[in-house]
Amino acid sequence: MPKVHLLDYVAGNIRSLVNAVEKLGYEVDWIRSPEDVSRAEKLILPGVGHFGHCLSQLSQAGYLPAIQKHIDEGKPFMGVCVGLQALFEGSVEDPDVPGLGVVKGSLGRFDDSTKSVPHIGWNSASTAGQSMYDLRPDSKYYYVHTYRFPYVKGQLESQGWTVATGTYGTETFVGAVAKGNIYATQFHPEKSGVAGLRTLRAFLNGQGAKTLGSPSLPVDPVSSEAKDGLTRRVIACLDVRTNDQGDLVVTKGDQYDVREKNDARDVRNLGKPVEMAKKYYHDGADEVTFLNITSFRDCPIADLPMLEVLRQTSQTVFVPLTIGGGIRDTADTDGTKVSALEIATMYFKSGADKVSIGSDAVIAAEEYYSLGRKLFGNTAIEQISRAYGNQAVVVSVDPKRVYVPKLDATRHNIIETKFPGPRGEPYCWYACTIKGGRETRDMDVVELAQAVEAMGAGELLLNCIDKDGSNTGFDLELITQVKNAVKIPVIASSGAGNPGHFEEVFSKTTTDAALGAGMFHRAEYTVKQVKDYLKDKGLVVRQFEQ
Ligand code: 1PR
Repeated sequence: MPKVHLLDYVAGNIRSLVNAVEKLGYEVDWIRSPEDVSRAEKLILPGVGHFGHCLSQLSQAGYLPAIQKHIDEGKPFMGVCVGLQALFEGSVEDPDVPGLGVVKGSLGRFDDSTKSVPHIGWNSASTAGQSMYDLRPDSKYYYVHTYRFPYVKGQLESQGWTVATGTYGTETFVGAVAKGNIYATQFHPEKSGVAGLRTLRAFLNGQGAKTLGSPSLPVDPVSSEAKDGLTRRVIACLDVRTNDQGDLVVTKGDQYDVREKNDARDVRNLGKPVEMAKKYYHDGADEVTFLNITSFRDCPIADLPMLEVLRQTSQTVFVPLTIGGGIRDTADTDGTKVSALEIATMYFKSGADKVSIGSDAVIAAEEYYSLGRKLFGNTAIEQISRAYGNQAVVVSVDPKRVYVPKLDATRHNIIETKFPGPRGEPYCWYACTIKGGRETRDMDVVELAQAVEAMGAGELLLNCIDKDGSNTGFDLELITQVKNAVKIPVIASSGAGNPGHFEEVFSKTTTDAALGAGMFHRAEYTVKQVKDYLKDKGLVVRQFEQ
């Protein structure tokens, strides 16, 4: 098998990249020291997390001169995500740490005044008709980043770079650059389905570089009215648990009750996790989420089947995978203490791209407020986001409605609702719960969302116990309240029953993504049908490519 060298400078979550490379028929050889770099013919620098962290790690370990030499010798080099950013001179993310300076210019932060940041999801890499590593105009690629190099017409082209761009809100940014032996993508090819594998293949096979012409000015990859290319993200969610027979199954509850309504009260069994994830990938799901819904009972580290589910899924599913359940400081069966960060690391190494934290986030938020909104860096959210980046940490929220008769009936963040309570109460607030809805806490959803955003969560998975499994549509009031309270992206969840519900949540709220479970598991609708429906209604979606 031909080889490609990967530089894993942190214990990173790059399992997906390895899987993608192997899928394309290449063997991964690891770079373990700067001396190893000279052995590499093709070198990939994946980027994990933080610009400053990445560059200082590389610098302290003595990698920077070796990488520079590899590039100067004209050997194939590919940077991914922070691996692209590392090629620039610097980034406002950490102004004191210099980049490689192969590309002139410094990265800035996306403006979050009118849109969610980080920029998470599927967007374009438009080359305005120029050939560039098999990037295609109609394809979408998976991005997740907070910092970007703004595209200014002619600026990089005058340095000899071919540029692909994406547009988020009104900002057009550099999605990929290429020159000679260098190719770098801000998006993750390993998470971009068939389109991503295609461009990665072009790099590995050495075809991409041959197609590059010298960019002649004026080049205009962006038309004057470049439109926001971010698609509406549709996520399939699999609630997983062991049933009474000891099998790991995909289940689905009604308001979190996953047992059949008959006398036997068996755990509802809707299928096998790996097979179902694969099916949803081929149906065009933009992400797949696994929630280990009973991990609060068991020791999560003893829960090896979940790791195996991730390992197997990540070999064939090339879109982002999130895993939730049991991510908290805990003790192993022999009493050894294991931190949430260590558990998250096990999941990342098994192929997860993001971890989702539920109960532990509520407890951490309670502590945050009781300590006067101070952070000490010791919560699971802070530790994991520091090591793997904010985008790798999702907080899963399980709120339920508490109706009140008057605006001043509680200290909590209240909304006036169009759906009054059982006694006609016109107001409600959303109480956070833990342990799969079994325990309700004195914390509202706005308080939780703002606390975890401050701690470094990159995204919220916003469930709703009242709506879960109801097939009656998303709780638009809840989503609107939370969206108004935070800048990070929000995934609307609970209640989806038909494609129209997805269209409704995207058109009536500013949600960043929408998730469905039961309607897909019961085969009432496919993900493809949802996407086709959204497309018919004029919303931008990513179509599955064969
Ligand atoms: O608290 O960090 O161990 O995480 C546990 C995780 O398991 C949390 O994310 C929590 O939401 C989830 N969970 C716990 N118990 C249940 C349950 O159902 N009994 N599932 C549960 C939550 C909600 C959604 C669901 C949507 C869409 N499931 O993920 O998929 O509501 O459903 P629908 O489209 O069919 O309406 P921790």
